[in-house]
Amino acid sequence: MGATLGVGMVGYAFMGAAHSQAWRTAGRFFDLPLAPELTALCGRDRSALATAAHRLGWRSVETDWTALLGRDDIALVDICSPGDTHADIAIAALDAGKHVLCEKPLANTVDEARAMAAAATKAAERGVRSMVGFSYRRVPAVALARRLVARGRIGEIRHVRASYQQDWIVDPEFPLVWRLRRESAGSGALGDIGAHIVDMAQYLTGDLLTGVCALTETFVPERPLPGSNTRGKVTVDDAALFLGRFAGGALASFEATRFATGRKNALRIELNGSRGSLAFDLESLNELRFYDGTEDAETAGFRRILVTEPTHPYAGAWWPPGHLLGYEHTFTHQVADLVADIAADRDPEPSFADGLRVQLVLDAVQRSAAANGTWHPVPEES
Ligand code: SOE
Repeated sequence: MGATLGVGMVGYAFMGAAHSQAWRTAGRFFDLPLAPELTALCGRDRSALATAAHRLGWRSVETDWTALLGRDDIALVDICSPGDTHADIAIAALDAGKHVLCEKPLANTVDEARAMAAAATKAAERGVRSMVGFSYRRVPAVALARRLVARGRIGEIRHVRASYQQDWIVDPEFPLVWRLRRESAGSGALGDIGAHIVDMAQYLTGDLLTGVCALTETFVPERPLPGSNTRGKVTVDDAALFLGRFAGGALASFEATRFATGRKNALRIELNGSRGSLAFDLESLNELRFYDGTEDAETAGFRRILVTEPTHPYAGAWWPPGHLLGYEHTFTHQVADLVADIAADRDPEPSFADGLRVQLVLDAVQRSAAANGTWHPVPEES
């Protein structure tokens, strides 16, 4: 038996379940240098926690995250709790010498994200690693798109067109859950799903947004409080639309909304370059569309690449070509990469600094929207 990596996870709802599945599976499909152990699950409600730990495969429970950090059998803390908890837990965990995987968005504010990035840099000097969970970077088709851009296959990038559309709160009677409150979630569609497309755009282009102009809207300003007859105020955006400019000169458009009726989890991104284009749609996540502008015009056209070949990113660890992967696999890839980086003493990506770069964009979007869509620069961060 090789060395193990004791994992302690905070939170056990949707993301907790997705991460648990990844911790359980990664070592069965990827040749990991350290064997992850689902050592302890942490949450506040002891009885719900015990049920979740049993269902998700965790060996023990803790109701206080500080107790989790004090345990010698835990080497990595995985933060899947709401955004308002990220900074405190992550910084304390890094200070305690624990590696950290933190769900996106990294934090609720730029100040928190900055403090987290600084703690991560300090911890890395001691070999303590951190990663922010922009899991869609690990869709094989998205990783292949990055590879093609880096190889210059679409040339100089001129346009990025990104949208992320959901519809789970179209009903005005949908309750005021934590994702709809600024104090727990930071922002609404912007931070939850807009963060994904901002990160993906910066990752795929290898470039950074320098400024934005934005509109946000809250279509349903009050909602029923969970389990009550009274209503409370929605304090986040329901939708955010913005334009942006990249340092390298590309122009970008972004749309993040929870009001696209009929669109369940539709993330789409297209890049147009001087030599070609790439297009990805999360609802067909095994596919990447590629237009090679250097081909003879007579036969050139968008081609559909089925990203399941052993030579494609991650795909070789799974099934034979054509046997498709899904949403959950992105989390497994994330864990596999993180464990490999920890063992190799390398800084994982996306780093907390990458998370901060996204946070700076989200903040500029909010400032621009508050100023009626005026142009707001995204400050550079060293
Ligand atoms: C929101 O509905 C959400 O669950 C996001 O928080 C996730 O990051 C995204 O993967 C799916 O949608």
